[in-house]
Amino acid sequence: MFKKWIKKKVGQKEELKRPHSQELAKQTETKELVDNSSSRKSPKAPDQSDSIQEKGLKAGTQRFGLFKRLKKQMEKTRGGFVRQIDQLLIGRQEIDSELLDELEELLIMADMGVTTVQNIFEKLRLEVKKKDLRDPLALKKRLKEQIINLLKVPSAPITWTPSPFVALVAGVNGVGKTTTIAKLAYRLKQEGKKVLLVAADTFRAAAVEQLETWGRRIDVPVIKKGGGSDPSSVAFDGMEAAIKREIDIVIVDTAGRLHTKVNLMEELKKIKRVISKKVKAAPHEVLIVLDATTGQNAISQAKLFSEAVGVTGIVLTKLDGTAKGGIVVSIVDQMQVPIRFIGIGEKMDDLRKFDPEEFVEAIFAES
Ligand SMILES: Nc1nc2c(ncn2[C@@H]2O[C@H](COP(=O)(O)OP(=O)(O)OP(=O)(O)O)[C@@H](O)[C@H]2O)c(=O)[nH]1
Ligand SMILES: [Mg+2]
Repeated sequence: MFKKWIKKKVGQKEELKRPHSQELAKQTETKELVDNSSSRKSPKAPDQSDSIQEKGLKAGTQRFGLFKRLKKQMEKTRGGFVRQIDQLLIGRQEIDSELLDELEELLIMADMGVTTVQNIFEKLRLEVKKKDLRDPLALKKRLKEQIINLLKVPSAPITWTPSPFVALVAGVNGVGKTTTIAKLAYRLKQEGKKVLLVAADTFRAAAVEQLETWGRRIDVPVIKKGGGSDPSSVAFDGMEAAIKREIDIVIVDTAGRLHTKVNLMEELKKIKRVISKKVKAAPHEVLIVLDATTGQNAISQAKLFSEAVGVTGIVLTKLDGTAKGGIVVSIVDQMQVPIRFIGIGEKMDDLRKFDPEEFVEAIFAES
């Protein structure tokens, strides 16, 4: 009898606890979804993962791993012009004008842009003349510093608030818009955000399917309409759904080209107008995606989009596929718009927040 009573009481307690634990399970669902590999392989006792020291160590190891991958993926650029810089500098005792000319040429060849490189070297030559710069190693260090400074465009960081925060993603066809959106959504979801994708690229049915497939894979909902529908009306539906579902972040995918009679820029302007009517101050971020392998052409694209819809950030993709990673410097210097993210491969983790120091360290790394 006593045993039965105890069992009943404990049962009631468990019952009372359940809604809370279900809530917790819901809250941690996102984390588990993306973080399942490590947690499932080696389940840990809760007290083991609590130590600050261990957390710090873990974060350090993770950062190191990410940096290693960045270095590896930037190998073409590193093996390209950066190695040539080293070859030029090796064994030199002093800096002469011939060395400076050769270096200047190398950087221009790496797509850093003629005006950008000339500006950098104007300063370097002055410093050499004033004897502030004496040896080739110091010259390399100074060059790195100059590049980092150029890459640090004064700009407000993306806050991803207020909700719903709307990011409109544009760019010509094939640059990597849809895959970038998937990587970004994956990233934001990992951070615990409620994300919604909008398939406003209605130019071809496959585009909608591609976004839907990604949505399923990363477990993020996608708003779509039948192929050939008006992109602005899909954007409208997307905003309505975002408000109704209390979404944190909405990312709108757009077409890279349209039927010849329809002007891409006009269409984008219309999408932007529709978004702003539905959500105050939106789109909060207009991201233009540029393909690093297209070189200087990427800059003309950026200018066109910027004139039409006012770009607030750049995503530079396929940096792993070019030896001319110098394009990063050229784009930032000419556009004065920050690079928000870089694409360094096809894996989900290959979309990185752009950090000028880390990037320059990675491409100038010795091995
Ligand atoms: N190596 C590499 N490939 C990338 C990267 N980003 C995107 N890609 C590839 O580029 C190709 C085109 O990507 P999409 O995302 O379909 O490009 P899109 O801009 O949406 O193209 P449209 O919808 O036709 O306008 C795909 O094969 C991607 O896997 C990157 O950072 N590195
Ligand atoms: Mg696409």
